[in-house]
Amino acid sequence: MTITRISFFLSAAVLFLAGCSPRPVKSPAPVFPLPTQQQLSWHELETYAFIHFTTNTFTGKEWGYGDESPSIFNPSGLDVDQWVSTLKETGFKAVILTAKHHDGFCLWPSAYTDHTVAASPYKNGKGDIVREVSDACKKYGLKFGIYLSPWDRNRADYGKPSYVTYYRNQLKELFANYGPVFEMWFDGANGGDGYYGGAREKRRIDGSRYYDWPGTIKMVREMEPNILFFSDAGPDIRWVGNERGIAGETNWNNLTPDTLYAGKARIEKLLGTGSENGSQWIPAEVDVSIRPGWFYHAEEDGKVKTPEQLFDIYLSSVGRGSNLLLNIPPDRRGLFHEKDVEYLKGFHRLVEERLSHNLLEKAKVKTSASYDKTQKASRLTDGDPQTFWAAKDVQANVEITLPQAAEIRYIQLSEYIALGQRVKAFEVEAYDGKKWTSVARGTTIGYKRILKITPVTARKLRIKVLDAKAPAVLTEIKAN
Ligand code: FUL
Repeated sequence: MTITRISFFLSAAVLFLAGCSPRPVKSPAPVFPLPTQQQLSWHELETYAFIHFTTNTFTGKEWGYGDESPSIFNPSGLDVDQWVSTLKETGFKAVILTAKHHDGFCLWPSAYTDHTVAASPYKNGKGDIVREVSDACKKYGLKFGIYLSPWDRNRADYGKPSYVTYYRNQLKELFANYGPVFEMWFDGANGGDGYYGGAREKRRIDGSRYYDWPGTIKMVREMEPNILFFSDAGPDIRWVGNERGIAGETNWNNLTPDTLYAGKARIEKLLGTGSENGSQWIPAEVDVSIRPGWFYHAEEDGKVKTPEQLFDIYLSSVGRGSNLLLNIPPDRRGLFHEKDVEYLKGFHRLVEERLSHNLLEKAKVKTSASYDKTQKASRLTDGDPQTFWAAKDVQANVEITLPQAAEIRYIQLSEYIALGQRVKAFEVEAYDGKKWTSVARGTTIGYKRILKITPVTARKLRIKVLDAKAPAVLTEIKAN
């Protein structure tokens, strides 16, 4: 064969192979608003930990007045490795640490105040707990986040412009030395009274103007472009409106921040549900403590939330498309208490036992009309959250035949949120070999929806999208 003929056959083979390669999947048009790449990665975290630790741990308070002496901060056996390794082992993906709570005491040796761990007996003033936690997160592959209370009851200049400069200097210090930081938690709490350098008085600030949040956010973003800001109303992550661990059963990731200036009860409800036609993607984060308080108090050792209670919280947070930020406060030794560790392990076991074995892995899937020919129904059970099936119509059906009849207790649904949140109403039916029965109805799905149903033995499942902002784009359907 001549060289020319060989090259002719080679190019023909390449063309033939190219023709056989899978057709690229077409994406339907997005439904706005959309999450940013950073918000998409944030959704994938699902569960992470809050750690509240300051002088309150040693005074028994929840809100330190600001006059606490750093000399009382003296954990006898602090072991950050115990915190972070426990979290890693029990499925947590990140940690947010109270670098400074309302009492103003700093867990790192800030150059801008003496009211820090450097003035405490901990490691003879050579300690730096922000560094230790940030390093342990790197060691165990968890993301690291910072809570820095805007309200500071220790500072004499709280309420004056110079305090805002102080607050920003501390942010610069933290972001320059302890990053990368995935989330910055701005607490909206401001109770008014405090020590304030000895003034011991009530101070009122106009929270919407005093801190100049747009300026602060811009400054931090320049240092950490991938950062996500949490506050009551975003801009990147919103508060869920309560500290009980419950997101709305209807939970839109969309919200128009301007609608938030209403009465308190209305705001809290709106934060829980978001709004279908909200202008921005601002998903809810569910913050709740494993104990009644945010800080450790020995008298609450008998009130640690049990594995079952934590599992219920998981269902009403992650199971409703939010992320769970579960607080575990270290005790006076500087350790997660044995009870908390035991219950965290129990909680993790329940999540694994109840939700990890997918009964639909080898199931056959049939759907109503698809958006186009490139859609494959099998993508709904391929275990890959990056693949999706797109429906043609606002009402759509997916019918799944299980490899064999099985008892089902939980159903998990997910939308492909990179193209926007769409589903407004759905129903799930189960077929036992003789008849179809409705086993669950719901409104939104979002990143993930976990439905706990009355146990049913089923051969088939049918997911019916009853209403949607636009034809549904689903990534996964699981049953356990
Ligand atoms: C609240 C604070 O006042 C609590 O002490 C705690 O830090 C909680 C997470 O946020 O607003």
